[in-house]
Amino acid sequence: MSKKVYVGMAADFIHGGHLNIINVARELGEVTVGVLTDSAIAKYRRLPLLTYEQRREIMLNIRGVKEVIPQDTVEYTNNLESLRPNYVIHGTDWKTGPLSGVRKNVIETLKQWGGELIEPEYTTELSSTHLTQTVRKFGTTPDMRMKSLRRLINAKPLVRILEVHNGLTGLIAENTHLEINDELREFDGMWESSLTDSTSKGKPDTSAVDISSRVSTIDQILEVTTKPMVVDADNGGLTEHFTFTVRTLERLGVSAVIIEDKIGAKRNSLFGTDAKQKQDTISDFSHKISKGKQAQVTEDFMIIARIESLILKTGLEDALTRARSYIEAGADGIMIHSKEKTPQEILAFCNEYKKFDTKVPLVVVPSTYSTITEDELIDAGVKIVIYANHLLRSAFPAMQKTAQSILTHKRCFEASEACMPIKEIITLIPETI
Ligand code: SPV
Ligand code: MG
Repeated sequence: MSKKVYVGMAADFIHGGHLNIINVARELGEVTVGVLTDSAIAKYRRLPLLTYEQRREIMLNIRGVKEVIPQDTVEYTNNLESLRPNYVIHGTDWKTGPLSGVRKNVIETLKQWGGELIEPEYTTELSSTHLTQTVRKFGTTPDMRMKSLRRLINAKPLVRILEVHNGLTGLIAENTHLEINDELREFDGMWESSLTDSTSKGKPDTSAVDISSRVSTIDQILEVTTKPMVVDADNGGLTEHFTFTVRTLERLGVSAVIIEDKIGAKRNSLFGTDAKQKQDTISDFSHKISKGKQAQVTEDFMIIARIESLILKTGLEDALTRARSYIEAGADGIMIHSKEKTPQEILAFCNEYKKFDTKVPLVVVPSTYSTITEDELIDAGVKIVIYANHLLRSAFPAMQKTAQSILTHKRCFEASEACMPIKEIITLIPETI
């Protein structure tokens, strides 16, 4: 009987190194490839460019591959224990670095039935990481970008989104990352906030900045980024106009629009009941959602309904009734908002929401109850967290301080100390794509 051979890989880019591994593997027996799923990969780095299905299809068509199965975790243990292969093949590259622990566990697991790990020399002249980085420089397509939010929602316990209001803040959301204990930590997407878009234009957050102006900012951000964008479309305007907005955003490659259930002159939610604001009726807002859903062309675009009941103090029950109705109308997500200093009312909503038979991803914006941690949000069942205004709120005081310093000292020497060096600003944006 022929021997069983197992190879685990992400398979986003297939190059000579991978083919070498497969060639070694097929000399030894029947090859099963475990293709890492999006969620397995999302635990330690960015989502691959190709979906699991696309990567699976490629591996199935490579000579010598008998079967392709999903590998749901970075660890091989589950797949190995169910397959009990005679051999596992992997390049030497994982002897050190983030995967060295996984390697140790593979060796231990194989010992149970006398299996063996074989490690052909890793071909280093072409690394998948380098190829991925090179391809990302070409940017993305509207279609790929739009789909990526749903992929992230499926792959990650919590999708982390940062406010952006121009190309530069888009680049911050795109590029800021930390590597902590082998985990790549970064923002998954961008929030094009009405508050910060308006404020950065010197206008109030009252829908005074019209949709054409918003779209021009959105386009500016999309031009220099690849991550998914969620757009804050206030209350969506008239239903007749909202349907056009849906099409516009969808065409640009925006992944989701969030609309709030308020009518009339719009005021920022963080005013709460201090400003005169009126909530829409459940039936009219549900109607707006379903018209929006009918207007979209793709399957991927998401319309997320934002519930203002806690902001306007109409109560938890009202919020829950609205959530049920909006989901029935076709909402792809529910955003529940609060301006309390503690997360109590949000957590109370989340607890009740967990009991719903039909659920869609839950979105929160912890601007005021900001002590809540991402782990606590995951436990509460939240799927998307939006840090809604922090780049602008941190930039404004810094800029104001600089302006005051120049006035105080009648020169810019003192102000320069808090500024980035000139050498850095002139090279911050690369001159070529
Ligand atoms: C925004 O960022 O514009 C929002 C969130 O709508 S909030 O400001 O909290 O209303
Ligand atoms: Mg807003």
